[in-house]
Amino acid sequence: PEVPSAQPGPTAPAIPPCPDVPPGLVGRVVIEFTSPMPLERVQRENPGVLLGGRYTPPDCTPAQTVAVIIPFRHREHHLRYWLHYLHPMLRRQRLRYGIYVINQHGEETFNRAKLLNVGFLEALKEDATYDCFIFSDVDLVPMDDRNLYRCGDQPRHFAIAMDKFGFRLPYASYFGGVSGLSKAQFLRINGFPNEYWGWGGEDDDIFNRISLTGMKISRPDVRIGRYRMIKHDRDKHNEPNPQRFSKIQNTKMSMKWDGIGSVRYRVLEVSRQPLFTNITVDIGRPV
Ligand code: UD2
Ligand code: MN
Repeated sequence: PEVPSAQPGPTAPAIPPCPDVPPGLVGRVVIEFTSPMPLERVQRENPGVLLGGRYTPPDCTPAQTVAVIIPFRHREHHLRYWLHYLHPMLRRQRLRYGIYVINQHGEETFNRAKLLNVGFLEALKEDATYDCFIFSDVDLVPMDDRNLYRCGDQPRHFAIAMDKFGFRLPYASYFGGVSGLSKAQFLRINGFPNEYWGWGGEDDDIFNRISLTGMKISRPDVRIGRYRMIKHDRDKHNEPNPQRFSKIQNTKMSMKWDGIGSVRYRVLEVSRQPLFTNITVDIGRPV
């Protein structure tokens, strides 16, 4: 018998899926932070980016929708460099993405991991189709566009070879800087800890959560996962957390009750800027 051939119906997508390896990547990119970067210039050079820092490739349909989450306070100068280098790179990578700057309100002790939890929830409120979350420090710029900002079948660590660590992984379980988890992977580890106030330890806790749930970290080739970090002093109100060594011994217990399921915060402002969405949030203070 004659088998009817599959005809594309009127609802069939007009544009093809994006290829696994995006065409037009350039590989190594020169990254430098010498002269200040005016936002007007970044805007002018990225006309395809829509309000709130949203982008969809015009020529193919990506498999994922990526929310990039940046923990933030008083680093405007770094953010301008980040936007300048990352928007063109993410575009070349043919990603459908949005940029979310999670700005900690007030001058209480900084809490990077809690801000990242807020970013996960707030990005999903903006667009429920986000299925991949990239968590990036504001001062880290990839030196190679083959380091693709997308999620895979295991949590991904992107920033593996930083200039400040001599372009090597500082230790085997290092998970700081830039990482990526699918929505399902993030929920499986109950998100990130909310109780690391001040500098350090939260990235090791996240590493523990991933190993304790039986997942394995995936990393790019060391020649590709290269980064420059904008040189900076330790910020005010982000002093090293003296509790960090004892807390990372306890992840197995603490991850049950401390995570995305228990995060409490108050959104003060959502503002859609031309190159990013700024979410200012009151996350409280250490108790
Ligand atoms: C390392 C890790 C970082 C994190 C941190 C410990 C690297 C490259 N990164 O960063 O992922 O684990 O140690 O907490 O090793 N921030 C602000 N305003 C502040 C303070 C922090 O915006 O006042 C944000 C900003 O995005 C910054 C990030 O938090 O990049 C990490 O803070 P950092 O850059 O001071 O810490 P660093 O470089 O030692
Ligand atoms: Mn830094």
